[in-house]
Order: sequence, then structure tokens, then C-alpha cells
Amino acid sequence: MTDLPHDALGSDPEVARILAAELRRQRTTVQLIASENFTSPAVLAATASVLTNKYSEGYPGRRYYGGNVFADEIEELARERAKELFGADHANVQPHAGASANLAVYLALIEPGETVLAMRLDQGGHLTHGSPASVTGKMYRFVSYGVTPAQPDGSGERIDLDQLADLARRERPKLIVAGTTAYTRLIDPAPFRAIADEVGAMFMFDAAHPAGLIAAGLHPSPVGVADVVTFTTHKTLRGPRGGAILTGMDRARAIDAAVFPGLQGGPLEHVIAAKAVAFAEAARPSFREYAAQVLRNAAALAVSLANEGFRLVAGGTENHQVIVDLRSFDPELTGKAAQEVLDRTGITCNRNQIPNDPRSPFVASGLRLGSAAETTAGMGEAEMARVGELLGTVLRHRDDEAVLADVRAEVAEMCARFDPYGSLGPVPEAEHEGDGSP
Ligand code: DSN
Repeated sequence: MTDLPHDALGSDPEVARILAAELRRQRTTVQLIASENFTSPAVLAATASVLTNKYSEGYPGRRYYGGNVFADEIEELARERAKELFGADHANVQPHAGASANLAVYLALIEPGETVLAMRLDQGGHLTHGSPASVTGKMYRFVSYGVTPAQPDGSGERIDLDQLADLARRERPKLIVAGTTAYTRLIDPAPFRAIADEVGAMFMFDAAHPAGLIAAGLHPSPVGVADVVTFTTHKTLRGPRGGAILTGMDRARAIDAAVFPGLQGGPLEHVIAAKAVAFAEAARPSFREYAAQVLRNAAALAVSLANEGFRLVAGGTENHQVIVDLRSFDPELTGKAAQEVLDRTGITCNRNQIPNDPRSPFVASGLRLGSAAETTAGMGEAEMARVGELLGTVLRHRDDEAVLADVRAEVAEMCARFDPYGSLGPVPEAEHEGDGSP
């Protein structure tokens, strides 16, 4: 690779400067945000393609505007590749995001005011699983399940299937939702299916986080088990920012009608082209090797953090995430403060509530870390273990500027060795004050 689509931005130096600074930030700091990844140059190129110019309301073969022959071709290709990758009968690749995919499923399957069972946001769920702050919580009657209590041996903080079954029997929901944004254990769709069948509910699986692990065959697939599967394409799947929905032919028309015209207007065909690229990349044997390394790296990070004195939520990890409870390390240290000081040393992550967190989501008592992005950059277990040690050092010595500077230097050296866009050559010096990283 010699350039990125950004390089055509010479005509707009203000935007070019900001994008160059962001590229430098991504290349010179460690990315541990569990919902992020580094896409391939091919995915970036498709995202930046002329398909952004095209209006394609409708679906392949049934558009409302002319000139859609190639938009049809690309969307059909993306749908076929998604179906093939996940073994699904029908795919809708138009959702702009995971949130719109989830909302479209609700629009397709349930009426406003009907009851849905889903995981509570502060136990690891997602805003669109019925948070009162989300339109989903305002339109539908969500009842929440959570995780089991923490246990000293790490065996707790698992999805509480007994609670889920009790709630399902009592509330008789129309729909049961599985899926999480902050949860480190493997999710088996089978018990959800059994509970849904027992109470006559439909079952939706939100696979936003594990989509890449499922595509690689490393986590159980909900396709064919759940009635509908939603996912995002930009997390472990390593595609462009966006969403998608998989379902059987029996619900295909309802899902398609809910996405367009129910929820969205014109699809983003340039992003759909990039989704097609990502689905093909994820079907390669090298992606399975990548996903297996993601799991090994998260495990190495977890062991290292436990050695540093952090309590791991759910006692460890079986996916790409590690969630630490900072209170075990230092009762005074908040997630917000930890995230901010780590940012200063070039370690990028996000604060996160832990189950039964006494602090607000804005402050939080935990950190959520992910291995997907840095595995793409080439880090292995040794580097992830070192990152865990550095994290402990920073948080232990957070008021010691000399220690922070040392860590920053080591992070910069690691990032130079594990650069997601290393084929661009060395990272250029920042041309403007304040554009260095961090
Ligand atoms: N914001 C995403 C995440 O970080 O997990 C979920 O939507």
C-alpha cells in the first residue's frame, strides 16, 4: 500500500490536517477499545468510493431511481457474501449501524408497547436493548435480565439464565433478545431458544461484538437458532462502520420493509461495498487465524491484568474483551480518571460500568479492554501481556509524570513495531502543533 484515500484531500487542507492527525493517532497509540478495529486498505478504498454519490432507495431490482445497475450488483454481492459467511437464508446489509439494525427488527416483529426481555445496559447490555434513554425503551415495554452475583472464584457475573426463564414465564414477552456490549464470556444461543420456545416468544441475537468470532467458527453461531440475528460490521468482523441483519425467508420481507422504508432512506452503497469486501476477507483462512489470535491475546491481557491486582469481571475472558473492576486495585480510582490518564500515555480504552456499579455510567468503576484492533496490528500474547503491565504501572503511578513519560515512550516504540498501516512507511512528523499523539 502506498497511500490511503485521505491523500486526495489536498484541496481541503483543514480536513486533510485533521485526518492526518487521526491517522497518526491510530498508528502511534495502542487501541484497546473493544468495539474498534483497523480495516484493510481495500475496505477503506470501498468506503471512499464513488458509490457515495448514488441514491438507491429500495433493494436490488426494485429501486426508486434510475442508474442503479452497479449499486444493485454491489448490494447483491454483499448480501450473497453475508449469507455465505454466516450460513443464513436472507441478509439485509443496509442498516447504517447496529442501533438501526436492532430498531428495524423491533419494528418488523413487535408492536409498540409489547413486552421484550433483554439484558440491562449496566449489566452488559446495549442502549437499544431497552434503555430508558433510548427510543427502544420508550416505544416498547422492556423487562431486563442481568448477570449472576460476582463470586470470589470468578464463576459469577454470567448471564442469569434462571432469572431470564423466571421473567419469561411471568412476563410472557413477545421477543427475547440476547447479546451484550460488555461481557467477556461466550454466549450459547441454545438456552435462549429453549426459553423462547417455552413461552412462545421470538428470539433475536445481537451479535455486534462476537460477529467476527462467529464468522471464524470460534463462537457458537446463532444463525438458524435465533429467528433474527443482528450484527455490526466494524468490531471483531473488521469491516466498515455499519450494521446487518440475518434471518430466514419467512421473515425476510418484514425485515426488509422495516429497514426501508420503515426506518431508513437511501442506503449507503459505498459502505455496502466495503461490507462486501469485509465479508470476503472474513471468509479467508487467514481471518480464522486472526480471530484465534484475538482470543489468545485477550486471554494473555487478562492474565497480565490479574497479576497487576485487578479483579476481572466474570473471572476472565472467552472472547475479545477484558473488563476490570478498578475498585479492587484502588477504591478511589474511577473509570473516568483511569481512561484519562491512560490516554495521556497513548493507551486508548473506555471506562465501563461493571455489574451493580455504584458509580454513574459517566464516571464508572471499570475499564473495558479489547484485543481485536491490536491483533490486526500484529501484536501477540507477549505484547498484550506487556500492555497489561503498562496499564498497571500507569494506574499505580498516575501522579508521577516521569513514569508516565517512560510508559509513553515504550508505547510509542511498541506502536512503531506494530503499526496497522506500516506499509505507508514511517509515521510522518506532525506538521502542526498539537497534532502529535497523544
Ligand atoms: N458502542 C458500542 C460498543 O462500544 O460496544 C456498542 O454500540
